[in-house]
Amino acid sequence: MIFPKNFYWGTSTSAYQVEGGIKNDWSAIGGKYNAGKACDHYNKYEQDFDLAKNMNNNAHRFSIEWARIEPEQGKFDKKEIEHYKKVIDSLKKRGLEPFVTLYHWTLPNWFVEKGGWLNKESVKYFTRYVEFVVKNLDVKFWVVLNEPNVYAPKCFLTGEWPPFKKSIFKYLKVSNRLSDSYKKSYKIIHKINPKAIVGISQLTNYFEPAHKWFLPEVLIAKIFWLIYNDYFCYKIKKHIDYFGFSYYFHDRIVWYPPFRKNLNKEVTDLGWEIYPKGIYFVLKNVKKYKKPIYITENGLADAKDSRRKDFIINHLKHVNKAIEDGIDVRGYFHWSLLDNYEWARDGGYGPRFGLIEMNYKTMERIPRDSSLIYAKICKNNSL
Ligand code: IFM
Repeated sequence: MIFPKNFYWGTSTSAYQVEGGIKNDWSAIGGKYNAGKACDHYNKYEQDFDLAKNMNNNAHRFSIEWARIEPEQGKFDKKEIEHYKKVIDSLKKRGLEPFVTLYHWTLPNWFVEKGGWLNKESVKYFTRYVEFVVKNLDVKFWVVLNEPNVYAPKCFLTGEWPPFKKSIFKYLKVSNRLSDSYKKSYKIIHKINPKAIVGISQLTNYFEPAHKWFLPEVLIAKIFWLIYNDYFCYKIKKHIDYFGFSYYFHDRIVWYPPFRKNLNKEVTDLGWEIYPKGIYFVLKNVKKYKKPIYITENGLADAKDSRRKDFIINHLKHVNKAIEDGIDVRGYFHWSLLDNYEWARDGGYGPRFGLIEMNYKTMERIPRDSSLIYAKICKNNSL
């Protein structure tokens, strides 16, 4: 199974989950919200990019921490932008194309004190930060927002994440602020660099009716697709150069509440069902955006590394099948390069998503066996 020429093979991370030492809205809460030293990637990025290079990767996705760049309102930290310049140079030196996320969920404290995304000036504040970063960094691929369809409901509907609000009105308002921020950022980035390639990473689930002949389940599954996968994307679809998505979940839809009933024949350490063929149906569906497609995240928590090898191979088989069917998939990024902080879950450091294992006491990085398989696939550009 051969992948297209110039296919991007990489891994994904985000600043708060790996860098360490960040002061933002999450660390301010403390406890399981504080990522603390994380993987100390801020100081060890050269070593980490060597590991990515050893896996024969030719791309890497990471995020810029807004709270580092603009720790006080309107005051941009030149030292921090210099840091990210070095990070980008270090990737390019190793032949790794940077895919740079501008917003992966965490916020500077001054922005939160002003009401965060509920402040009507929030779009202006965010895009001012975007403009500063884009003017200073030489990057081709921008991922403006990470999974806005996870962030907005978790923070403003179910109230699990800061600022812990539970209101449908706030959720809708924030979702609109994010899409407005996105569209404005898209224009700013293209004005600064007309050759830039700009999009988002949307969590895209495979919602499947439990019985394909049972109309109520078919309709409910369609409603889930629409609200969860498509709603945000429809708002920004005229402003995307590619369609980026993360795939983790299959939801088998039944007609009775809570409407999701998976068979869970095989699950990850977090109990998430492993369902590789779902990625094929997601790819078939997102073809409708008529844009090149990047799989910006796909991975699993698997501390023993007993399922990761098959997980990668089986998902990639389905990606390859979609490519054979004529779908324009141009890259795959495994989540994640390293074990890292997982958003307030199991104390943050329970789930192990890395191709590289972290010893958090010694900060030692230990490549897992599955990383050798991934390295082979990337090297051969085939399965
Ligand atoms: O760790 C997260 C990441 O930050 C966003 N996508 C899903 C991953 C696993 O939960």
